[in-house]
Parts: sequence; C-alpha cells; structure tokens
Amino acid sequence: MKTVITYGTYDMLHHGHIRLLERAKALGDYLIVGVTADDFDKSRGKINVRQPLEERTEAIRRLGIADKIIIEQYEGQKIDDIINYGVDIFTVGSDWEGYFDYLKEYCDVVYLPRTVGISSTEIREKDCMVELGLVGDSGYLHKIINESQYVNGLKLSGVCTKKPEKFSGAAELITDSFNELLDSSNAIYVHALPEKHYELVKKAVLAGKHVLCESPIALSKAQCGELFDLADKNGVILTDALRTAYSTAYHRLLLVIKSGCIGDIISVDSVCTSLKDHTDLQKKDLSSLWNSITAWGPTAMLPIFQLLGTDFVHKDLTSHYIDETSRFDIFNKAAFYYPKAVASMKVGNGVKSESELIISGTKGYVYVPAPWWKTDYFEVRYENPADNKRYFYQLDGEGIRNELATFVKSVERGQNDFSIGRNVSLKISEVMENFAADTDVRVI
Ligand code: C2G
Repeated sequence: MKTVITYGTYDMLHHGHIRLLERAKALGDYLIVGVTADDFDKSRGKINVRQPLEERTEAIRRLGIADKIIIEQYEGQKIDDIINYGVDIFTVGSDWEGYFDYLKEYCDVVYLPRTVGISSTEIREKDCMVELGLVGDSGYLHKIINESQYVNGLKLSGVCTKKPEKFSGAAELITDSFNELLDSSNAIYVHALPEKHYELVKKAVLAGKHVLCESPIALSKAQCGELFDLADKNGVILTDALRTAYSTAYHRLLLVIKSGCIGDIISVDSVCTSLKDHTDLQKKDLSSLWNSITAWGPTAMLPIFQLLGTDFVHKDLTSHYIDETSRFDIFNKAAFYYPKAVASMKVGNGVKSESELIISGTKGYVYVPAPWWKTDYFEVRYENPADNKRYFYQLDGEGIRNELATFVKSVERGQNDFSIGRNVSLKISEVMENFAADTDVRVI
C-alpha cells in the first residue's frame, strides 16, 4: 500500500483544493490529509482564515477523498507524521515548489501544479469588502494604514484629518470633512482625541457605518452605553480598538490563568508608560495631546478588568500634572480594591517606568515583560524555577492586523466580537468620567 500525505488550511474549500486532493489521492492507495490548526495558521502569519478548524475539517471529511484526517499543530510536524504513518509520498501544490525539499530525506516529494484563478484570499475578498475610513491626526494612523494591507477583505477608503500634510499619498481621499469620509466608507476607525470619540462614533453609527474606536470609546459610562445601544439598533458593529486584546499570546495568557495554573489571583499589577519630552509637552497645545489616563489607562486596565472583573469596591488614584494650571496628567497610579484581590495600575505619558504586567496567585505568578501590551511572550513562574513554563506566540504588527482582521470577520458575520467585553469598555469609560469629575483623585 502506497501512503500519500498532504497538508493545508482549506479555508472556504474551493475547486483548487479539491483538484489537489484528487491528484494527491491518485498518487497512491491511501491519502492522509493534514488540516492546519487555528493557532498554527496564526503563528505562520495566516490571520485572515475565516473558518474555524472544525468547519474546515468537516468540509474535507465530507469530500470523502481523505482516508485519514489529522491536525497540523506545530512547525516540523510533517517529519513526525511521515515517520509515524510510514508515508511514501508527500505532496503539495506547486506554489510551495522547493519549500519542502527537506522532506526528501524521509519520503518522495511531489509538487502538483496549482490550479490557476482561484484562492481562499480571492473568495474572502469577494465575500466581504470593508471600506475603512480613518479619523484622526496621530501618526499612529500610519500603523493602521500599513497593517491594513495584510488583512483580506479590507481596503482604506480615506483619512479625515486636520493635518493632511501628514498623510499625503496614504489614501486616495484625504479630507477634513467627516461627512465626505462617511460617504466613501462603510466602516470608520476613530483615533481622534478622546473628547471627540462620542460625537464621531454616534454620527458614524447613525449613518449605518461599522466602527472600530480607540479606547476609551467615550468619556462617560452613559455615553458609552448609549453608543453600544445605538450600534445594536442600527445593526452595525462597534468594537473597542485595544489591540492587545487581539494578540494570540494575550488571549492565551488569559486562558492559562483562568485555567487555575497560578491558583487564585490575588493581585494584578499593570504598568504602561511612554516618555514624552516635558518641554515639548509644555510648548505644545496640550489640548491636542492624549493625557496619560486616556493614552494608557484603557490598556493598563484591560487585564485588571478581564481577570478580576469590573465590580471593584473602591478605587484610589494619584495623579501628577505637567503643571497646576493645565491639570494635564502625565502620570497616574491607581489601586482597585476587590473583595479578595487588589490591582494596581501605573500609567505615564511623560514619566517612564518598567512597563511590565505581573499577575500574582496563590500557586505562582505570571510575568509579562515590557512592553507587555505587545504581548508575544509570557512566563508562568513557581517557587521551584524548574517548574516554570514559557509561552511564545508570534505577533506580527503589534497586534494591529489581528485587530483589523477580527473587525472584518465581525462585519462579515454581523456579530460583535467580544475579545473585549462591553462591561470592560463601559467600566473604562466610567473610570475616565470619575477622573474628569475629579472624584477621589490625589494630586502630587
Ligand atoms: N492549492 C491549489 N490550487 C489553488 C489553491 C490551493 O492547488 N488555487 C493547493 C495548495 O498548493 C495546497 C492546498 O491546495 O497544497 C491547500 O492550500 P491552502 O489551504 O492555501 O494551504 P497552504 O497555506 O498552502 O498550506 O503547511 C502548510 C501546507 O503545507 C500548505
């Protein structure tokens, strides 16, 4: 019996895949098909896969061509499989010509001509085109522009900005008219100053546009809740753009901790800081800048609220301003008190500290090194270092492309993504409201 093996993602199964499988089967008597696991695809940069593993595996099974279906989960697994299953021939499409020659040491390698004119990417692009308009003046938008090219089904419709000189050539439409941007888009990314978020998001939602908005979505809980309700009523997606939440490593971090590996969580200590030149800050029109609580507060609070919940019983906050008159905060330190846990947050936009994340538990703790919000690596540490575990998950583009790909999938499915629960977005807006209302803030 001649055993053949082949592998693929098989997203949105199409006749190019099927023809490959039929020819693979014809090479021998027994065909094994390896379907790539979701995390394995993400780790090799395939962030646009629409169907989960079970759907893709079921589609292959229903074809009735494969004699056995296995899951490809890690780099190098092909060698293990070829040895373990006594494979005679490895085959794959000619788009991989030469890439798998290293397998010739273990079995025959056959590259079959790829079927021209069809691909999962084309199908994804056809099924859903999000025409995303960007709003804001920050250089950060260039990261969004750059990362959008890696996301299937997404194209930039334009930029609405007061600083057109910063974005010349970045998109066909550069305008200072939000209405013009709305007319050219079916979705809006809001990175304007936090005090502008509410009015921009409301206008976009009422115009029937999907919205991805930098956190805080609004500067009060009531406004944030109103925007979510309006989005639901208008049948559009409203998502909190906290890119950390969409990184594989951060998501797995939450799962590992919630699995109980460090016992009960007693403390979460989250630090997010960046250094701005003070003289530069004093010279600049401060009203055009994000203060530390809005620039970093949402990110710092994300793991606190996702691990301990949003029902803290007390909060105290200490702030440091660039000067007494402006009350522009460049540093905040907060403590959130829960019935059986405590959390601390340090945020600085003009004060620098070690920007790490530490989650302390009754059996051990999790350490995420700085800059923890661009999570691709974390450690679970115990009393005996020999028991420590290390986790690494490839993160391309700081998590922005993952965030954009998740948004596009939400739009296509018409279902909100809850990587960030609405309760978290609402609580973040509430903290901003209290901060602005100056309740329980101590000034240093
Ligand atoms: N294929 C093809 N013709 C197409 C599209 C795909 O012959 N028009 C082939 C690919 O060459 C591959 C298989 O169908 O052999 C599955 O394609 P994908 O689902 O895109 O999988 P891919 O990312 O190519 O993964 O370890 C990775 C695998 O070896 C291949």
